[in-house]
Amino acid sequence: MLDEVVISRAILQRFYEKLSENLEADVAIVGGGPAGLVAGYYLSKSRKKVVMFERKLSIGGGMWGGGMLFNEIVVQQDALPILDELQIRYREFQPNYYTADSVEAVSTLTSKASKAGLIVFNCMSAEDVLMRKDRVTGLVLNWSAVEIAGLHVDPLSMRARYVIDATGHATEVVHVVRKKVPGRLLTESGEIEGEKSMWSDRAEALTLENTREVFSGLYVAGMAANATFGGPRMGPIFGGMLRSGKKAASLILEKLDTQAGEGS
Ligand code: 48H
Repeated sequence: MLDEVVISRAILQRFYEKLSENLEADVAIVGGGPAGLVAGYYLSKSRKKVVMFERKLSIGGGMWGGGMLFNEIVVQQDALPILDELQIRYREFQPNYYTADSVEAVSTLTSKASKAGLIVFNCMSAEDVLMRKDRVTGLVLNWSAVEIAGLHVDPLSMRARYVIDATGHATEVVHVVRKKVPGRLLTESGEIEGEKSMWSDRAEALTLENTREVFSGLYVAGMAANATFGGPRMGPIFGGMLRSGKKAASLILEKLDTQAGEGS
């Protein structure tokens, strides 16, 4: 016999435990696109406590749709080691251009990241940040449904030693921070430089270069990195997104490991 009340209680209790246990983390990632997922995979694999918040019901961001809904992605040579590690299959199209099925890419990446330990809260949006002494120290969260309905409902908060803005073109976390401390971002102008027109080759190189700390405690990865530091867009090529996620993870791991060594 199955009891509907037991089913409901199981969901409520398990979700409460999960949320409560994850209100403090080493790293909070905002956005579950390819860059955020790869960052989450590498950080979790290194045994850090990592929590991801994604506004939508499904994670995967802009990768599901390949290019213009043709559900194939293109990845260049230098990102193949990441596909190999994740066991995502690909085929050579011509030298330096490889294709993968976008559904296999998103679902495999999601599965590997989850199994590595990444905790994902979908349908939750970061609407603000916690700040202490000019440092981002966490996130202010609300249900996406509340946000979409425009309801006046106060949020909840979580604390993290580092936050990654992986919100894609919108660069939402950086925009929030910029509003609080105008002119003080770690960009050339101190402001958000803004995404430039499409130039795939340059954009892919710059995505990696632009993946870094933009304010104390806050890193940018993926499309958000280029939008913050003024790089161009690249179109439906995903190597830069994957490598950016990996770089954000390794920069934060370095910091966390140094702090652990210093006993802080
Ligand atoms: C919670 C949020 C919030 C928020 C947004 O757009 P994404 O796929 O981001 P990336 O950087 O991993 O990948 C970019 C890629 O998909 C792309 O768009 C490319 C390569 N474009 C090139 C071009 O020329 O156009 O994912 C971002 C995710 C989405 O799922 C959003 O729903 C989510 O972030 N998100 N989640 N709280 N405040 N803002």
